[in-house]
Amino acid sequence: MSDTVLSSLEAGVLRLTLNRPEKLNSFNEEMHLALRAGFERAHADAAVRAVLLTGAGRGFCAGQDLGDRDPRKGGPAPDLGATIDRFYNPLAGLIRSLEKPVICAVNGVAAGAGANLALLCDITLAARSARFIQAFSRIGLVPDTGGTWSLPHLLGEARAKALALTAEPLDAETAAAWGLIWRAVEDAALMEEATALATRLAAGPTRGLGLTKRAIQAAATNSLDDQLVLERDLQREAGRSADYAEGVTAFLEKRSPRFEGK
Ligand code: T3D
Repeated sequence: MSDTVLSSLEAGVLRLTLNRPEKLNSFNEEMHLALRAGFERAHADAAVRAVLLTGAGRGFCAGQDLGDRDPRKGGPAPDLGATIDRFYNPLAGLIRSLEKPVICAVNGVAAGAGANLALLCDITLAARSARFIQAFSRIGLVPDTGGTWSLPHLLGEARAKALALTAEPLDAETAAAWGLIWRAVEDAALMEEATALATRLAAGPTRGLGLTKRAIQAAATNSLDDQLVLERDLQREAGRSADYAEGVTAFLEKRSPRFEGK
């Protein structure tokens, strides 16, 4: 993996740190490929039981590197649909389809696709000093990386439209109060809190957590009847896991469970 994304695995937590701090961790192709490789590893490697995504330096991610889109360099207008097909949409798919918890620690400004990347993760914490900016309208673009889905889904249409049309920064505390993210925490405590959460989830019943993620995501398009059927099917699957047997045994033996992610 290139050094544009730092990667380490500890106690089942794959930590992925966006690492272009001088550009506020905006995406160039190299960082896209490195982040994709990180999430592909999370899918394939059973030793990975949770992912923690964060950014190096004072920003989380400022979206697309606009230096790579400079019209003054000449040439034909870029086909942004093609780059979204090639990079942003597959990244969104990798995060949503990963049946392991993805924790996001937003350490600073999250703008454009960087903001929407954070919103696609399962549990997003942000430093109090962090801001979320739907920067797209400042440069004539449309929110991508799932923003036009996440924003109305999480906030409702009124707030979604206002954020997307005005590109006004939203502070972390308001984002938490509005339900856009899980929690705003003191800057100095962010990584400790996010790491503790990821470590706790990585020690959990991975299969059951993954199926829970699948069920909650499916609710966006399912009717209640569909969802009840899905819950039955997933419960059947969870009930066959070794971690379920361990959870019940531990309860009956009045001890803490030792889940192995199986
Ligand atoms: O193109 C496609 O493939 C389609 C997909 C598009 C997805 C998108 O994400 S479009 C949206 C792109 N992002 C933006 O429009 C955000 C641009 N950045 C900003 O508006 C501001 O930097 C922030 C509001 C995020 C932070 O402001 P501030 O004042 O805290 O920092 P700054 O001074 O603006 O930035 C610090 C440095 O990072 C600076 O470099 P310098 O002057 O010190 O050498 C700045 O140019 C650089 N930087 C920040 N964001 C980007 C960037 N460089 C390239 N691309 C960036 N997106």
